Amino acid sequence: MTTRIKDLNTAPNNVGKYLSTQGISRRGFLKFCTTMASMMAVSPTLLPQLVEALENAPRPSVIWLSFQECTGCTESLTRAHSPTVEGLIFDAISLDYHHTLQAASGEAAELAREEAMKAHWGKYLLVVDGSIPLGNPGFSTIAGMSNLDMLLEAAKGAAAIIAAGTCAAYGGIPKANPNPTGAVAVQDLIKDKPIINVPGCPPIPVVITGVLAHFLAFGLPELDSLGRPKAFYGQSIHDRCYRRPFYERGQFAETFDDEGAKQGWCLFKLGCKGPSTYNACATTKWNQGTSFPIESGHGCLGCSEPNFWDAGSFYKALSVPTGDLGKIAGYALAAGGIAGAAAGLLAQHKKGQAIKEHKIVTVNDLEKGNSA
Ligand code: FSX
Repeated sequence: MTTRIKDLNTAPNNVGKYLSTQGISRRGFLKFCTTMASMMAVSPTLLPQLVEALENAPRPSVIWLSFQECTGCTESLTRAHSPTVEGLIFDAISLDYHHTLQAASGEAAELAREEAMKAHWGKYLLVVDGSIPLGNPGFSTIAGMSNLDMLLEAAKGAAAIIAAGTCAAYGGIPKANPNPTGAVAVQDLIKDKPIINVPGCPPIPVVITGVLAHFLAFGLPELDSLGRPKAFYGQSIHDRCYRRPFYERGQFAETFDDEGAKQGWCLFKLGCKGPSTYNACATTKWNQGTSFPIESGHGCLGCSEPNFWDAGSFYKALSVPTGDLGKIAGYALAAGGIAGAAAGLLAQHKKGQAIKEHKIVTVNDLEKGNSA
């Protein structure tokens, strides 16, 4: 990943041509498109359309602003090794301003931002990570300009905004009680531009680039009620978790080192927030598909949800069931495999309904469903 400030006016202004000047073969490009299509849940029949659209898409100017954050979002992106889909898509855009990654500093950096905004007014993509403090403009400034002023100014000329990370999407950790800086999210301030929330603390790199690829090829992605692209946030971690069969059978680890934990049983009782967290960790995983927290033996913390942090209870089960968690296993064992499978289907159905409405489903709900 490199900054593109110096070649702003000389590089081919088309994704396909630009990638070929970067040594990306046609074969590599097609592989990249196939990966993107499966990640975006695009039908295989639309693959040629995706290839053509991406190949001919103009390289968009991207201005990236970082406000109150820990730089984890940028770290997440730059942890990728080459060649990756992340690297490819970042080669495909013209990253004209990113004050953590660019070589320029001080006045030269701000000049680059102003020039890019002027040259691409109305067309550039604005990526924001971090929350915006409203308590006092001096809490966070860049080149003497408050985060609020910089966001309002940059948003005016943007075609769309990507709020990358939970801080930008919902306020995140800076907004956690007692919220000393008066932190707010991008969507609390900007009402007249399309905003795509890509939450996660940090967000999955390949999801950020998947959203960019979708924007390049097809325009704005379909969003859920929390402003997240459905292609990546349409299902809960729990829905796609490889430990899910243990949940259905009522096999739960009780401690991080008991026999259940060693057998890879469900981490629900240890506080896993997979059932109430919508993200793609269980499918895309992290570090080029190596693993994700649950696969490493730790429950999901729910970092891509609006109430992350204040919701807390990282090591407590999602709800305190009125019944006994063991009953779930009881139903399956007592009634035999067929009834157990039927109960599982009913539970799946209830979850399916809840996914559509983005409601939390607890073990308690599933027990009710099973006994209905
Ligand atoms: Fe927030 Fe990102 Fe968490 Fe950190 O930029 S989403 S604290 S990973 O860095 O904004």
